[in-house]
Amino acid sequence: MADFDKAEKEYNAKSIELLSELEGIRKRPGMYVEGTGLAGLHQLVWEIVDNAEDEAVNGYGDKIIVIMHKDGSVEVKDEGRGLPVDMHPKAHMPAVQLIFTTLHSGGKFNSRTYATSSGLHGVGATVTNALSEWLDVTVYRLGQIYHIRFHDGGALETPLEVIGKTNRHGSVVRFKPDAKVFPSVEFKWDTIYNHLQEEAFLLKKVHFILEDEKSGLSHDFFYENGLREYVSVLNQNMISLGSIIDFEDKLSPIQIEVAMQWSAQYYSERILSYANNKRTIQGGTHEDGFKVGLTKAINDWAIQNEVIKDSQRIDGNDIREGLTAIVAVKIPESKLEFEGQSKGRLNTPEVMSIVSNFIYSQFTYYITEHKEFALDLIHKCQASQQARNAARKAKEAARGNKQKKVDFILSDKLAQAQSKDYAQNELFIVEGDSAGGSAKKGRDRLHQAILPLRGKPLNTDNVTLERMLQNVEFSTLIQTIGAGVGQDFDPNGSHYGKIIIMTDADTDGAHIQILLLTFFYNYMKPLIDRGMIYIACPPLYRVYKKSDPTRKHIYAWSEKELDEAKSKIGAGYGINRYKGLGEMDAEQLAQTTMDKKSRMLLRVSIQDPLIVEKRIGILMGKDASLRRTWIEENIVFNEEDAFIKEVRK
Ligand code: 1YM
Repeated sequence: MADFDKAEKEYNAKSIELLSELEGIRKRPGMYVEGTGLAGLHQLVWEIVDNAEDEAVNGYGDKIIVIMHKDGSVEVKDEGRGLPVDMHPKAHMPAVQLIFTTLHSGGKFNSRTYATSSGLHGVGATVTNALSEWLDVTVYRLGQIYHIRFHDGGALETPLEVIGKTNRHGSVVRFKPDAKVFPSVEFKWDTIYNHLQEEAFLLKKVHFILEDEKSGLSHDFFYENGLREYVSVLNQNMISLGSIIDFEDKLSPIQIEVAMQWSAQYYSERILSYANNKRTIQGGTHEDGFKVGLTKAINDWAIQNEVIKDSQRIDGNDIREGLTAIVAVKIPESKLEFEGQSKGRLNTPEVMSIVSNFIYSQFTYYITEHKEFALDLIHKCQASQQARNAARKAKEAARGNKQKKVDFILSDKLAQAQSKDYAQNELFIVEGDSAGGSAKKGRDRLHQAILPLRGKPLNTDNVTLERMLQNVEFSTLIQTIGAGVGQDFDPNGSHYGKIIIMTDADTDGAHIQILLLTFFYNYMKPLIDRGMIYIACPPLYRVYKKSDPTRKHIYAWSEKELDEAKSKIGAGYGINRYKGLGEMDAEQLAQTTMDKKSRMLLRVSIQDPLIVEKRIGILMGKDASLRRTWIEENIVFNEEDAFIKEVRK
């Protein structure tokens, strides 16, 4: 009897503990997912997919299916062994229940070496459950079909039961996110599509299938060669220098996979790195090791083969110009260390020399075998070195002249803000001189500066730094912002807290926006990272009452607002449709587009750098027709767009 009491007490204590763990997640979702916006919402799916991937990585099943259901739920299926269903002796509940209701349960059951995702294996399923209206698990395992269901943030609804027999094996998890937690519970096809594609590149030879019940769309991602295909997708439409090169070491405790290719035409460097399948946005020891190994291999080879002298060593930056590379490592969980903003940097120290030695020996071997390629590559590096030196001289010259010339250069076009409180100041980059004129008249002189642009800015993606600096528009812009450029750029030095791009709402305006964003992305990226770049949104309509002598009117930014305005004004309304900024006078422009109290701004943010990379490839590649189509189809700056996020001010 006493034993029974004790067991019951333990059981109750355990249940209370569990409940509070689930409640803890619901109380502070931000500690477990990236907020309750779209990123956090989709993370619920990634957590379940991660578990399915783990199973595939270990050799169980080669197909992962994600279904977006009409009722707003998402289902993830795999063909692995099936989630464990045996009774856990201490917790008094089936393993599957424990996995979905406790944090850190994963480690208690399994002993795998490489945790996918962020090394928090076992947390994911519980977080998804805690933030769901309901969650349903079906397990096909050892001849039986099992089912368990939770509701309202992880409370048990139907205990685990056998519901049939089967000769299949695998797991099915279906859940509906809780609208009480997430303001929007609508999953986005594009977001899931891009994520699954990325996973499919990293986990080759596994099918990732996405189906949308609503639209009937479906897609099967399957990459036989993984990272090679990743590079080939990123480099599509590019003229390349040499083929895709890949190396892998899957036998050592720290596994390395690398694929890379140089572009003959594209100047920026794109290295995407991963640790245990998690993207490391801020790089880390694996990325540093890759760079060091590559630089040393090329220099040593070039010196040994008397292509350059020891005194002419090529700088790593020049070697990486135009390089697209994926560096993926797998590290035993005990050694996995992340640091930095949102843990985006791999910090495991020993990875640095392991990766650099590996790349050094592999790349040396490759260029020894491909001598012609090696010579082409070195010539390209030398050209880049020369351009960089010339650019540095141009910059130094510009810096030397700054004191004398600054007033002259700026006064020509720029209407400066009076305040020296830089954080409060706003720079409007305005399309066209006439709109620029209105903006100058209508602005708040204390805090708003106007820089009119004439014509289309230069596409900075296929020119060198030196050539960019010769461009008058951009050199003026760099001087105006006053915080340097490229590697020397320091966002703390910016003379403006907000930089606002103001163009007409047409295709030309969209193209100008893209060219300016490309410039900021390539040369002043910290401004984007800090959310300092905005796009102004002039209204599309003005609705007024024809008979009203006071000319009362309402501005509308969308068709919906137009309808609302019409019904508010009532019978006898008139409509102006604005096709460009130039159609507004100074007062209208100020009121609708510049005044902090009534304007609408879009804040530019990079939510998924991979998407940006792919888009920039399309936007700035050699095929102009692709670019035009993309702009026409995609420049809808709303919250659904991964490049741009809307904020209403
Ligand atoms: C649709 C989601 O979760 N599949 C899945 C998960 C597990 C297993 C199999 C599994 C793992 C192991 C043994 C093991 C998980 N197991 C755990 C835990 N698909 C999905 N398929 N038997 C089954 O790793 O030893 C967590 S997830 F905790 F048991 F290890």
